[in-house]
Amino acid sequence: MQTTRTTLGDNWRFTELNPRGGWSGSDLDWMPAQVPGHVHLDLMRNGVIEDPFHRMAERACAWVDETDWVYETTFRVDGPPAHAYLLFKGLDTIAEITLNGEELGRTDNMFIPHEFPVGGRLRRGDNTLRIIFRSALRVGRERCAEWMAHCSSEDTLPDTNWARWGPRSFVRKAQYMYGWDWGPELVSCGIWQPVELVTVPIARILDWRYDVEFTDDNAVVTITAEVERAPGQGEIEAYFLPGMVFDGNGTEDDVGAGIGCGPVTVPAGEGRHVVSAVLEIDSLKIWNPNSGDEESSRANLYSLQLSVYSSDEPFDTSNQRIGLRKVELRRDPDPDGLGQEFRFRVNGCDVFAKGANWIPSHSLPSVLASDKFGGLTFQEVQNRTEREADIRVANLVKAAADAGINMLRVWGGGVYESRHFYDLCDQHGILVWQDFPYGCAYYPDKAEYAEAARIEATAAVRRIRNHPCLALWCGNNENAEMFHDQWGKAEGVTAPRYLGEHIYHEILPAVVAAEDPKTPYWPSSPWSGTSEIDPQSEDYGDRHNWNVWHTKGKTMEGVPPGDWPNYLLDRGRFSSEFGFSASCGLNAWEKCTAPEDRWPRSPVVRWHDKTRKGYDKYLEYIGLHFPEPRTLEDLVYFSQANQAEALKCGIEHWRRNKGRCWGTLFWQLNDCWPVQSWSVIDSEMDPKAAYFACKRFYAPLLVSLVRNGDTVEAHLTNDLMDDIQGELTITVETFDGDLLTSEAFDGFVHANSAANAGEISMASMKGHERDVYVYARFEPYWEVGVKQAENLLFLAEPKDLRLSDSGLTVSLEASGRRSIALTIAAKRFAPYVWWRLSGVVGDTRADNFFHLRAHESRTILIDRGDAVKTADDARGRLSIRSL
Ligand code: BMA
Repeated sequence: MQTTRTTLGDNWRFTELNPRGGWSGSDLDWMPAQVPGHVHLDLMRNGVIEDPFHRMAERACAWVDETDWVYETTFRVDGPPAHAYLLFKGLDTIAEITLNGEELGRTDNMFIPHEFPVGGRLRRGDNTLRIIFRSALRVGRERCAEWMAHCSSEDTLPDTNWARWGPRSFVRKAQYMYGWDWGPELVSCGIWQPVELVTVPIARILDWRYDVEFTDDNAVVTITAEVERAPGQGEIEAYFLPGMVFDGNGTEDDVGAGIGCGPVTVPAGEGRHVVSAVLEIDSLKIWNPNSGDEESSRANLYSLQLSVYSSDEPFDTSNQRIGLRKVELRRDPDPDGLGQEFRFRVNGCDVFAKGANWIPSHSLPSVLASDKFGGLTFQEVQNRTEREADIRVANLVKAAADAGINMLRVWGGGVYESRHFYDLCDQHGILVWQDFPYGCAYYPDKAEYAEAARIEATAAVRRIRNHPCLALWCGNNENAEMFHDQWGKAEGVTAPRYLGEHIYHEILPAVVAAEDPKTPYWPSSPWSGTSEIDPQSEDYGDRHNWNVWHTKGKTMEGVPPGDWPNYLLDRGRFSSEFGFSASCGLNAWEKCTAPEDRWPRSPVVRWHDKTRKGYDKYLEYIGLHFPEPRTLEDLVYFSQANQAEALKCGIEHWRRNKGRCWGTLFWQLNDCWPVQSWSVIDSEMDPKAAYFACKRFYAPLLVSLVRNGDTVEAHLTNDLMDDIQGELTITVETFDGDLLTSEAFDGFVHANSAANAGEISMASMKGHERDVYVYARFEPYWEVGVKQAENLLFLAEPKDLRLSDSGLTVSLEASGRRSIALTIAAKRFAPYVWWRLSGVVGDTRADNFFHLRAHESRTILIDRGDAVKTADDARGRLSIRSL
């Protein structure tokens, strides 16, 4: 008599609705469909459209978004259950559902599940389920026009401005699918998450939450679950059983014995009941964020089983993991009276957020919902090798953790991510800043729109709140700033009020307070804390720095607007967005171009740049620091090196200002298709130069160099919880390896802070800037978990360095079953060494784009994948270059 959940899987079909202006069921020309899926994917599989990622094929499939589509399946039921539901975990978006020809319901929100009781409606034998999807683009346009025709002038924009007030504002659907400055316009529709037939003969667990209270060494965990009972059953009990504890490395420890609790009696009577129980956990293992040190990952998780029983029979069971931690967002007044702090404190420790922004990693997010890992338990995930290239989300989160990232911001133009994503963040100790999915637009916020926002937020918060990684709920992306700065004013569009404000300032905080009071809420990003102060304030709240790249605001003397050294002017307290665009890697280009497209200014290469910046400007930015890209490979190499320098410049600057600044979330970690964008990992999962730079600039102990007039200063930034003292040496060296100057310092930096630790005069280097670099190295005197830190600074632009042939030599050997050991040695200085093994895709572990000083060598272990067979084979595939 168990609750069952059966996925309606195999025999879906689909077709265009009403292709000739009329429709009778028999006219339909069905094609096979896959569920979960999006209509674009089904059309591609059936040969109706070309891959929209390929060349400029995106253009040719615009008609798909103007069309209505219908999906249908037939499923058998042997004995129709009395108490049953059809659960649609995700429908994208405007759908009409019929079961056996009768209307079952309508849906209008992609982000949340929809469930309909079907008890009396199922037939013995075959049942037909049909879902019609209306064009979200057309319906959005109609709703917008309708709104504008009937609402007061206070509640609308004077004129429809497609970008900020148009179809997407009126449909609760992932906003990036309407096209973004890194993504194609593929509005699409479809059954993007599974459909389940749920039968509940006796009882099921609907929802649950836990609240933790810490005492000295213990934690008291209160678990509250919502249980639904079918009519007419006897006594039922609920159990809550903690089992194993896992640390972030997957090591297990059995703590279950003796601390289970239950049974708790579920009150009698049909319908929903809330039950709760208290667990006491001693010898606590706290969940802590990623410290960047693989050996000491401390993201401890407890497994927890929730069951409903009667006698010995479980009717329903839910396996979860919980983590015990406390997250605060501190906004104490600045001790110097300069505004307010903005810092995350986890388990009583201030954490500098070293992070990135996360976008959905595919333009059609059903691809990710059906990801192979989707249905696996934590244990199964742990036991799998994570080498399968198609496990995109798992690889991305792991790559983020490997790069020292401890926070990801799930950006508001995307989706609430999958359970799989949050499970991975729990496991790897990555804090999640979660935007509600509203971005860069005004939104209707009255009547039915306000109520829909409340329903959506309640469902989303309930789904995500139990993940220990969750650190912040944020109302939207850039909407407050948009209103404050009146974006669009130049085109004559001004907004009478902050449309959407009611949602971000009343509805969403009320939902978070009721459903997830342990997690802080922040109404927008960027936001200052009050509407009196500019959301982009440097003294209050978080801030997006788009002065760099988008050419806004002030510039440093001698630095062109938009260029990355301007980061050094930013005094912000928490940089939640900033970034610099670069080309994707060659594997991505090979996928999305034809051979004749493969040059930097070809129409197809330009099509795969959506930044709307002007392509000349983009190339100009590269040209400020690096030589002009003449080939596609040049474009990849120089734009990526430039992006790596940009992020390094900004992030090292903010980390030097630790204490005032408490976080950097660069824009953006990942891509959703092959494109030139701000990402550091492209759609083929190939890391860009900036990804490897990230491993260096996000190291827990950083030495960084900055020019200040005639001196170069060396700063230490320490994210470890111990004071550190050690030897700091700063040298000036020629490209041949001659030492021109060397100075040693007794460097010291307090735990969890930053300090200026030494400086060296550059006065004698005047006129030699193009022939030398400054190198710093710091070695702690005692064991702190990090052996050393080093860094390097050029005194001239890379393109102007007077380099001679670096005399690189390479050797390749097989190493173990799966790896190739590549050793690269330099006779003279080799900046930005870039190796490539054709056929190897997405190896984020094998270091790349590094500098080799004269007489230095480095050995890199490369996962050879399936393409490369032997070391000899690898030799033929290797290419290598430096500046
Ligand atoms: C901000 C983000 C995104 C955008 C990025 C780059 O506006 O929130 O909307 O992709 O900058 O322009």
